[in-house]
Amino acid sequence: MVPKKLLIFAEQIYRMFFSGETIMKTIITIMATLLTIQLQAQNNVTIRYNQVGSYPWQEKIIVVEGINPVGKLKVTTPDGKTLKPKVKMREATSAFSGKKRYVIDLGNLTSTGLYQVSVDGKSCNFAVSEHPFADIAKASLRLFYLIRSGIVITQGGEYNRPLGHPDTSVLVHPSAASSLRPAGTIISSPYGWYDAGDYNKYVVNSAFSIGLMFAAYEQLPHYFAHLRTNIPESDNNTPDLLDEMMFNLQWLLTMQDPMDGGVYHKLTTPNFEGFVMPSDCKQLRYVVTKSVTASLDFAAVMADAARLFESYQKDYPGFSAIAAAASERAYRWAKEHPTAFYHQNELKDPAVTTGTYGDGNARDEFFWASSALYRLTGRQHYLDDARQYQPERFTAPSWGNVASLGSFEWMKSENEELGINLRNQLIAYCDEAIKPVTSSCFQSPFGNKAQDFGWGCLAEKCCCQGFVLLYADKLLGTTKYQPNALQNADYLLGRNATGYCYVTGFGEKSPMHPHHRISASDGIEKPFPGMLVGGPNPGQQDKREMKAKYPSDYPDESYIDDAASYASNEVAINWNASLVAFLCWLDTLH
Ligand code: G3I
Ligand code: 9MR
Repeated sequence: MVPKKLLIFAEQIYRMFFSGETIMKTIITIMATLLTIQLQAQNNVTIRYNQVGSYPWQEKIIVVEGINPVGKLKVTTPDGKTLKPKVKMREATSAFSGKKRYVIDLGNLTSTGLYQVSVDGKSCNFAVSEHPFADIAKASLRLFYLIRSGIVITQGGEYNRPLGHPDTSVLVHPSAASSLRPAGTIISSPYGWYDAGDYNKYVVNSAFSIGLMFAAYEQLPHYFAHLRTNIPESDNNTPDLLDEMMFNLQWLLTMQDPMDGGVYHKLTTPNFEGFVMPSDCKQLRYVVTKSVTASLDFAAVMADAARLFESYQKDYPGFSAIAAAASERAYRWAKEHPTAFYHQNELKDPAVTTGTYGDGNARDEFFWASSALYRLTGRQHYLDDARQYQPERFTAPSWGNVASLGSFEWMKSENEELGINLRNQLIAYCDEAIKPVTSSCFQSPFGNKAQDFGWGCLAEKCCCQGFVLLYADKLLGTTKYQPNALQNADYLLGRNATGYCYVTGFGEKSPMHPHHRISASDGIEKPFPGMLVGGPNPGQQDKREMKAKYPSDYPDESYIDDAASYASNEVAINWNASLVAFLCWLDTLH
């Protein structure tokens, strides 16, 4: 239609004004303009959907934007039949952008396979499978092998790499000096995972990450007994998840000052490295000042590790006793130094500018550590401390607030009063979390208020919330919150405002340029698979340093797939830990 009309129009113009040569140019220009307009109109239609997959039995929701889809929706089944599904639809308006969206329940798509869903010329492939989360859950845990430091990576396939950061000659920073280890002492502190896009190793975040994955492991021991991630330890008698944790625990143990039991806050270069491979890094590395939060997180995770590795003495002889003793010493140090918070600006010779994991409140760390130690030892003074530091309400797990990890320690407890109180808090959190779902733009508990978005939100707010919802169901023996947990997974995997599936290597549109030094410098186009990026962050703390501009300032669209964007597109162990906890649990639902 358009070209014919155009020709007539152009011919008239020609007759009136132009020579033959000019007419051709004019026709082409006008045609191009109209075609662009037409394409743009079509491009405004978007379908947001979970790009990884859904269980046959779960609800199938897509969200359409840019057009009212009534009468325009077509679904083709895996065996090629065209359906005119009886859809339930509602309209929702974004509280952030004012965009109008159509939330469509596709109804009963229960056969497995790939459905094609189309709306007015736009289409997507919607996968239904018996094990939609199997591959992505496994990749989220295997990622920890790929980011191991201080070893040659030999089982990473195309991601194999030579040794980097052996950390066998690490300097004691003046802030960490003690009489046994004066400033400049060289210690060995090898192994552990790289924290994130950077190459440093931080005790607070390491302990939190292991603690969260332990919490998942304790709820799903049968699942993890069979989950193999193709790591060097896969053939031993210990579940791969525990083997992977051990790689980081070994490093954590070296972070305790043998003189007094206090724990160094981090092992770091003075400044962040450039975007080079680990084997090309040459900066000196230091352990810096001991802190109360690092010591308590260390104490908590070592107590848990002592308990959980008790059954795996054959592979790790003596470890449980060592971990238990290390835990109690670190706790004692923290009790003696309750205000030893980490103040990076006080560090000199050299000054240090890397990640802080700073936190001026150690109540939650005291609660987690005393709870874990009471569970391990049954000693009265740990119970007294746990009672003293118990939280007033439940908050989802995050590195800065670990009270939930303490609460998890009490869920099976015989100590009725504390246990019941903490269980009730967790259920109250869940009931609050699911309230916005039915009026939300993406039919999910996560993503409805501006505070849902920020640095690392997809992990701290979306995955952890989903994990807690599943946890609550297990406690209650119900499946009440399960649909809501699955909705957060749908959000994470594509049914969201940007249309990204936020886990690398999965989905049709996923991050290709995470702020991850290895992925950016290994010469391989694809980033490591199975990494969760931080996600939309209206704080945009990196915008002044980036050449590219964030595509939007709306909280849920403040995301850019740019390797320079550390505030929205970095990866981190605590974030992947929440991905493991969440997705592995979802993978058990079949
Ligand atoms: O807690 C407040 C909250 O009360 C407030 O409503 C909200 C509003 O933005 O901010 C919250 O604080 C945020 C905090 O994260 C909460 O986790 C800060 O704004 C935000 O700047 C802070 O970001 C942290 C970031 O380092 C900068 O310090 C991330 O959590 C933390 O994951 C990240 O960690 C870095 C390491 O330092 C270095 N390695 C990479 C790693 C990941 O980016
Ligand atoms: O790469 C760093 C990332 O791991 C941190 O989360 C982030 C915030 O501390 O900082 C990144 O490093 C940037 C630094 O802060 C400022 N200059 C650019 C660095 C990224 O290349």
